[in-house]
Amino acid sequence: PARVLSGVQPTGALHLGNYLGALVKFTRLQHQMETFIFVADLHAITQWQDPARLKGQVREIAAAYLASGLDPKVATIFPQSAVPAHAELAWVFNCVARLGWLDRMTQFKDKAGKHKERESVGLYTYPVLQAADILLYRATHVPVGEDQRQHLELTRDIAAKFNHDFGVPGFFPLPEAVVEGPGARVMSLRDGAAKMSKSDPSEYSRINLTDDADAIAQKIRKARTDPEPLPDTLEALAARPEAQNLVAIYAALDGRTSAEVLAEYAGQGFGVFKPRLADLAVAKLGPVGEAMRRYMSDPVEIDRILAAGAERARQVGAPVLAEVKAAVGYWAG
Ligand code: AQP
Repeated sequence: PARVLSGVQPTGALHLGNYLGALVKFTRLQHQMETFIFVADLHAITQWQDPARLKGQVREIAAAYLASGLDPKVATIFPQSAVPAHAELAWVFNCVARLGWLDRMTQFKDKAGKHKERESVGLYTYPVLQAADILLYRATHVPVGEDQRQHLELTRDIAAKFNHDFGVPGFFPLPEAVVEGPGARVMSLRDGAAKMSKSDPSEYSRINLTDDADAIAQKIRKARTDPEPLPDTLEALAARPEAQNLVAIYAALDGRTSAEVLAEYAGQGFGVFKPRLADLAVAKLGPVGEAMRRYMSDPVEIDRILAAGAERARQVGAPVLAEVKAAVGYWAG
């Protein structure tokens, strides 16, 4: 059966890229397939996280899920660390994945920069844990942003090699990335060549889900653009990355395509377009931020939802892990 799995790391405030690339898709897919959405705290500690803050950050991501429309009665929402089977399966997959495969992962190269010998081993094997997250539930669909496409390919390679090595054809499905629409790759508001990211030092590079109306409007007003009016073709737009990004954001927020937005605004300058985009962004994101604050004010309720989700996730994952252990030949007592 079709099953959705995805997650977000509790490593700081969520931004518009996380929202459009991931959260809105979770909310849509929950009504189409059985859906598991976790808070990736195991992934988070691949880079240093203050232990005194981590739990709060987990609750904040859960609040963002709920605020963007995930329904705990429909989707299973849980913290990754509450389901030890993720880590157990990741170990098996560490022994299935090849070093050469991981050496090709561009996200590690980007995050490690020049000093990869100083990074944690966990950051290097991060995509292997991600494969375990997905395959523990035999998920078939993984809604993510464009930046995660390569990791999804690795998950498919791991699934195929496990099935082959342990002689069980079809044991794991080969999951598909759900990467689609104009929100799949939201770029920085300061640089059309860099993706919008939590770790960008400039606050003006991103819109956070918790930004108020003034902050949203100001960031859009200050977004880098060129002086030309908007063109009337997607080809002409593609040559202007900052303009392309703002049009894509408008389209994603409004549930339209970039072509449809251009059809409305071709020939208009940013003096017209930016205020309209700001109004739209405030109208769409304002209620999400408000709902997030409301959920955050009741951590007991968030914990109740996470605990119930973890219970269900453990139940669904347990038989799969047991089958893996049997296939590998572990001692079973
Ligand atoms: N700019 C983006 N556009 C579209 N989707 C994006 N995602 C991230 N950035 C964009 C998607 O958000 C989901 C959760 O991401 P994550 O929490 O696992 O961490 P990340 O990808 O490391 O997020 P950041 O903001 O980019 O953090 P840093 O700065 O650490 O690199 C994923 O589905 C991702 O594709």
